[in-house]
Amino acid sequence: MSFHSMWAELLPVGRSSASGGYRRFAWTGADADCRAWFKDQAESRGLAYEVDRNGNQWAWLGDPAAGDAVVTGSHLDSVPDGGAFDGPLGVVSSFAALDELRGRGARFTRPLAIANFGDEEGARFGIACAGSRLTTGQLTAEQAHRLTDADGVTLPQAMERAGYDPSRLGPDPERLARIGAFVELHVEQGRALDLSGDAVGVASAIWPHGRWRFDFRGEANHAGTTRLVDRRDPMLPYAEAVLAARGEAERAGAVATFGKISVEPNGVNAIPSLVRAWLDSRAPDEPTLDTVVTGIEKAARGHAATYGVELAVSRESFTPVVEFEHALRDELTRILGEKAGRPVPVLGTGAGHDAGILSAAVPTAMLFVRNPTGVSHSPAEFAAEDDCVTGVTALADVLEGLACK
Ligand code: HGY
Ligand code: MN
Ligand code: MN
Repeated sequence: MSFHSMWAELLPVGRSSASGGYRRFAWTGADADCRAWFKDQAESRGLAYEVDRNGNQWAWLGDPAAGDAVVTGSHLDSVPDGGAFDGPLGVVSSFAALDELRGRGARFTRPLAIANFGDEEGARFGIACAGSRLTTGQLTAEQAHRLTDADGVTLPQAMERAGYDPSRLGPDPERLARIGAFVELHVEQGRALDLSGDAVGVASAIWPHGRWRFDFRGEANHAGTTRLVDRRDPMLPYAEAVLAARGEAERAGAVATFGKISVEPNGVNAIPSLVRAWLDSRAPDEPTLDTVVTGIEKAARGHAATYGVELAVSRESFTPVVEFEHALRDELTRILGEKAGRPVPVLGTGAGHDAGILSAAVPTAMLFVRNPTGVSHSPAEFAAEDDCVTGVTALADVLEGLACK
């Protein structure tokens, strides 16, 4: 099955007809359809299909027990109203690259696996890369069991409803010990390749980044009869915090985003009792990130005090800076540079990935495919088909260089 036909088959799964964006959240029906698609692709190629204790899907060529496997793949879940490429491009390209290698008559001297890591975006339960974090022990089973979605459904309940046994959740050192290298192909979530005129690039590093929850607790009251001076309106310090986040990020050369908010009771004519807001912040290094978030929290506390509002801040997830393993990064740039007859760009990113999480346990690397607008986490996310096909060939070249002698 060609890249194009796999892509066309997956495209409608979990897509909103209204916005054209995707809602492929962990352990939902759309996720189940994506997982069924993955299983079908694996079995139609005669690959050994399995699901690990954390719900990640694997398709093996060769005996995993031989060890030193080369693994590729990505994720199939999305952010709310996300784009078609973030995640799926890596998974579809992995199957297409294997097809290309088989077409070349490549002889594999190491086991090869294609993986779909579950719940990379954390859109439903709030923790990004949950599947790979559980596998590497960066998220414990106890922590995972406490996660709930906006409707109060716990992660274990959601997994059980989807037919998975949550009692098995936990670190998987045996599986990780069998992996010699993990290479993830991903659509670039930026414009570096568009600006350099390259279809494919190699990742150097991932910025440190995290998620913090700000709970502004005030006093519910009538929007029409409560004098301004008598109000303890949590929306006001929240608004000031959003502006402070922008200022702190600008000063530090970082990014900070309040992208998600929940308001109680959320009535047009009611002063809120609670405004819960989530901050996503990322910076070139950890001291800078710490400065930015500390500055935002300090400003938020000052404004909360001004309006008689209580503020509680909790860090919900954090990923330290990831420097991809230099030897593997350099091997990819050598392989691709030789094929292209010119140096291939090496670029950093502010986006988190399973490759970043797995780098704590195995050598990992990433390939990026050009995104002409740089837009991501949006229905407008796009990559040209010929760039995607160039990415498949680049991934095939890398996998051949690593797994076939
Ligand atoms: O948030 C991220 O950077 C990734 O898309 N999970
Ligand atoms: Mn993403
Ligand atoms: Mn992604």
